[in-house]
Amino acid sequence: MSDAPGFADSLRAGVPATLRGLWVTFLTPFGLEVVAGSGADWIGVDLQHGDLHLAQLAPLLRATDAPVLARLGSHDPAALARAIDAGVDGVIVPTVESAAEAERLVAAAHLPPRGRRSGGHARAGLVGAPERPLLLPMVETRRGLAAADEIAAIPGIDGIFVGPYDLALSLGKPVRSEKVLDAIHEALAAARRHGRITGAFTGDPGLVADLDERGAVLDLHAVDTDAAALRAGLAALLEAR
Ligand code: 3PY
Ligand code: MG
Repeated sequence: MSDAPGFADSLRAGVPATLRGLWVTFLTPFGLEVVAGSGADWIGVDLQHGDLHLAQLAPLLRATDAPVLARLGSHDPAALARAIDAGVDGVIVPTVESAAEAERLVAAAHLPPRGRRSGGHARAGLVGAPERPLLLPMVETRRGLAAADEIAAIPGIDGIFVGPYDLALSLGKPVRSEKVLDAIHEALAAARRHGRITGAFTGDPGLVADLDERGAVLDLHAVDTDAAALRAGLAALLEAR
């Protein structure tokens, strides 16, 4: 369980410095215990890509004290509610492309009167996880980019999380092209204009440098995946012996 029940609320109040996270795509609870000392400020459990399923979320939450954000595989309100019931500190929702979609997510994530989420005797309540975890729609398409300002403006939306690689596919340009870098910057700026949290996955250190150069400020920076980190670590180890 997270020992930081205030993570969501403290981020809503303002993020003084970038919080760096790791995207977990295949690790078991034991794997999370192994990476516990890595210094990650938060863990993103990726339920869209990789090997993990919703049923594996609660055991992963039990294995770490770090705040956990679940990246869902879809907009399914039932899956979103199950992730919140498991006790996450936030949900990241892929490919949000309109204010109407964002409003439906707010309804799915919030208890009445703002939303329609059902309350129940879930793990979240038993372990003191936040009743209102962060709700972070992903902007990662041309349509999402066009709607970024409206999405960020919706009450109940806490921020915008950019997916640079899907955005690059949608715009038909390489991820480090001017066009995609401008688009990332624009999506982050939309979040900032509305006082919302900014987030993005990067993976490539070159992309991080490009974004730094443009003065992009990430509150939540998903640095890379567990798979990439393991591969890079093993390659470095083998090279050194
Ligand atoms: C993207 O870059 O599209 C992502 O979803 C990163 O995880
Ligand atoms: Mg994506």
